[in-house]
Amino acid sequence: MATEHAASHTRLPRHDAPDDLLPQYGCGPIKFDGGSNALFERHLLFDNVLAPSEIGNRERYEAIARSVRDILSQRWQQTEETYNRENPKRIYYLSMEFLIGRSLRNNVLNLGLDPLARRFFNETQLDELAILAEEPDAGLGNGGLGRLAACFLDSMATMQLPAMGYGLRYEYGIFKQTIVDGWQREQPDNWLRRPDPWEVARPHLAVAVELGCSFEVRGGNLKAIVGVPSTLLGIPYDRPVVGYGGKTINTLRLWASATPDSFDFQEFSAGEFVGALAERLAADTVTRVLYPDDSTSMGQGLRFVQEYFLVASSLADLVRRFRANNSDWNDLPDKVAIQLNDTHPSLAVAELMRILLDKGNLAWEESWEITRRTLAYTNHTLLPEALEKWPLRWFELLLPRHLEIILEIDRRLREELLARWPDDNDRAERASIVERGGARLVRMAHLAIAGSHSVNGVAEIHSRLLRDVTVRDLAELYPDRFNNKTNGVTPRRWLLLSNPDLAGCINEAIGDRWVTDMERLETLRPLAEDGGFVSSVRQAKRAAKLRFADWLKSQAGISVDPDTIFDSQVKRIHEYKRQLLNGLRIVALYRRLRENPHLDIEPRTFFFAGKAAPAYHVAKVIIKFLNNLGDTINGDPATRDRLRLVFLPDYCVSVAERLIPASDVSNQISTAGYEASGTSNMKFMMNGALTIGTRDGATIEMAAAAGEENFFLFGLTAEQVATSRGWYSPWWHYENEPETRAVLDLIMSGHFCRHEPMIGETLRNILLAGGDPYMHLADLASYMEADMRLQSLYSEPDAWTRRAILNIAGSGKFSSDRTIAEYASDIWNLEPCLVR
Ligand code: 26W
Repeated sequence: MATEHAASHTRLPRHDAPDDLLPQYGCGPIKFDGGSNALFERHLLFDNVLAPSEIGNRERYEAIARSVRDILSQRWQQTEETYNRENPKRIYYLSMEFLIGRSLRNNVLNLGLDPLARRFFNETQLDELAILAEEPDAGLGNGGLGRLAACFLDSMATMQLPAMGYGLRYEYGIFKQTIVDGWQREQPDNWLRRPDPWEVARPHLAVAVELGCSFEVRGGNLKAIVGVPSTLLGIPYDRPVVGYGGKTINTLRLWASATPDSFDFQEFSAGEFVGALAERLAADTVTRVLYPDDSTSMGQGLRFVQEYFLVASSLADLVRRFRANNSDWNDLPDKVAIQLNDTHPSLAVAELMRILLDKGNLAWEESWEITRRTLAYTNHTLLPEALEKWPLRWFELLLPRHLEIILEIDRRLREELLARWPDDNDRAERASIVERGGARLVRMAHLAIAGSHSVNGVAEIHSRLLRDVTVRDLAELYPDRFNNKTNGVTPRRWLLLSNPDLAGCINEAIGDRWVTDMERLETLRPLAEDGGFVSSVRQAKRAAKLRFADWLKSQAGISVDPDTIFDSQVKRIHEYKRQLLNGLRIVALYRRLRENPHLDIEPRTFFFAGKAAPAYHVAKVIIKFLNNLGDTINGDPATRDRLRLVFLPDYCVSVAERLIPASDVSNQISTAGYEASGTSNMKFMMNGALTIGTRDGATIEMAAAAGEENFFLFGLTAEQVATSRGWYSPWWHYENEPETRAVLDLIMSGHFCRHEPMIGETLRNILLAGGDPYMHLADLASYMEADMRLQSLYSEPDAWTRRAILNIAGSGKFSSDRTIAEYASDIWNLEPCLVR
């Protein structure tokens, strides 16, 4: 049974002591005991060839990271060797995004080298925090989808699964955000400016990617040169993925694009040497930058090329590996599972078909069977504007053979639909891959569903809506393909590493087996009644708040009071996530205090953080409004001791690692039915924050696991949202709810944006004139009511901490180890492969 299998996966051997581990890495001659930090000294001296006086923290960081890589490299190589020898089935996780963050502390922790690192910093008296801060936060992703991919890699390595991640080596990750005068500004994130000590370039494993046209770059856009086929080179850069305990070290392989050296100078540029070299720009451009769009498919040509480049490079690589160990193409589904992280890599359907048909010389039916049994697709969003559709014309230009294959898949799918529902042409039209009428478009989600044996959503409610609403026709045709895999997060990074105080206090109470078996946190439940444990959890929260406050002061010069409630909402800025609703709540509290200065409310600090897509104007106005709101309430003598609002710029993995452990309250307030799962909600929960939120995404399952009485749920359900759509009017709430009206009037009076009438105008448009599509006003009153319950609980510290403990105890299900165990047993049919 699936769940039994899952349990056996997640119960892992105890974490070995570091001294037992070191010999496994073949570090024999290198002495790690006090004083002889031989590796470090060597790297410091030789890697950069600098005089000691010229060595700074960046060089120290590099030397430490290189030393850690030395320690893990032999085990890393043994892992690959074991896989080659044992030839197990492998899982390949294809994703356009891996939001990995910093690696040094994580790798040290997972290798069990923590005591060694402590000793090292003690002896050398180096500034540990300053050195760790030298590592760039690898931002090769936008948000939830990219961070999920990184958590999954951690779990797969920890569970000793033969897995590999495939992605792109963007030279520029997600932009750096600064706030200037309240507005978001974007700065390029040149994270590879300095050499990255973790990556290993493997130019000898380069693959060729053939395209049906050539390119030139004009004004930042890629322009196709029709009819002149071209070749790109994919150069792999490998990064180690260290499993907890250091037994398995898997690989994240990122592709960089380049031009082949055989590049034809004559033909291309008629002997023009400099001009021909300039042409290379086009090829180098392909992996230059991550598209910063979360939830809108912008339809950019370069993005399309990136997607194909990822797919073609990765499939060429894994097929080569498969062919080296196996002779029969029919064994592919028994040796290879490919998981598509959203539709972004769904060209894999056509690419694998092409390989089997044209290189394997297999027949259509056989190829199709192998393709479907190998591929599986995960959907991460239901927003219609985020569902990718590419112009058929682009396939004609770039991928003519793939287009032939897609048209044949489409023809057969339509035939199947009409055979099943004769005369239902509307349904065939809705469910087909090629959308007709006007410029023809290829619906990538339909291609992925047709070409996969498994289609999953990322939380129960999301999987149900996907099946029953978004792609209902295809779900009725292929009911057995559809399933759910509720997301999870890695407890190594998100609890053990980022919250040492709480982790220590849990260890003391129940031991440390929870680190690889999170369901054990359940045994904390009875301790919610234990006075000693309650007070130690409260102290841990306070320590995390103090640590965060110190960091914020030193980084940004902002002072916050750890004796206030830390109330956070951190995620991409998007209308459906309703940061504006949070803003309305804060305005309401502010008004109440101004009306009644003696009002007994708990002092609170509200934290916001998140980036807006650069072209998403409304999201940028929301950021501006929140900053203005902060300026007003933080400066108003009537409120400033009791309400404070801080917008933290440049939200990234490292900021999350600091803020989440310090938070008392987690806001998860999307319009019900819109947030596929959410994953920060889980991180807050396992760090002992209480959730105020709507019944959406995985929050529903979290409340069920902790007990709904330990959650502050409010607002319309997804069903109520859907059924009231037709007649909902924000004006009703404006006219009938005095507080709602007062809040909006205050905003529109320009109180928070004195010389910027445009802000109030835009908000009025979103919330009233434009019909409030995300139904902020429908949920404001019940949000305020839930907030009152929350405040009154906070005034009883023991009762609050008891609920926090019950939340931590219920958070075990939301470990990505559980999620991966389900993927492994239900979708991949994959077993661990122990490295000898
Ligand atoms: C093509 C443009 C584009 C880029 C990214 C469209 C859509 C996306 C992603 C699907 C957006 C995303 O990150 N979705 C989030 O995925 C998380 C992991 O499953 C979920 O927890 C979030 O609810 C979902 O919004």
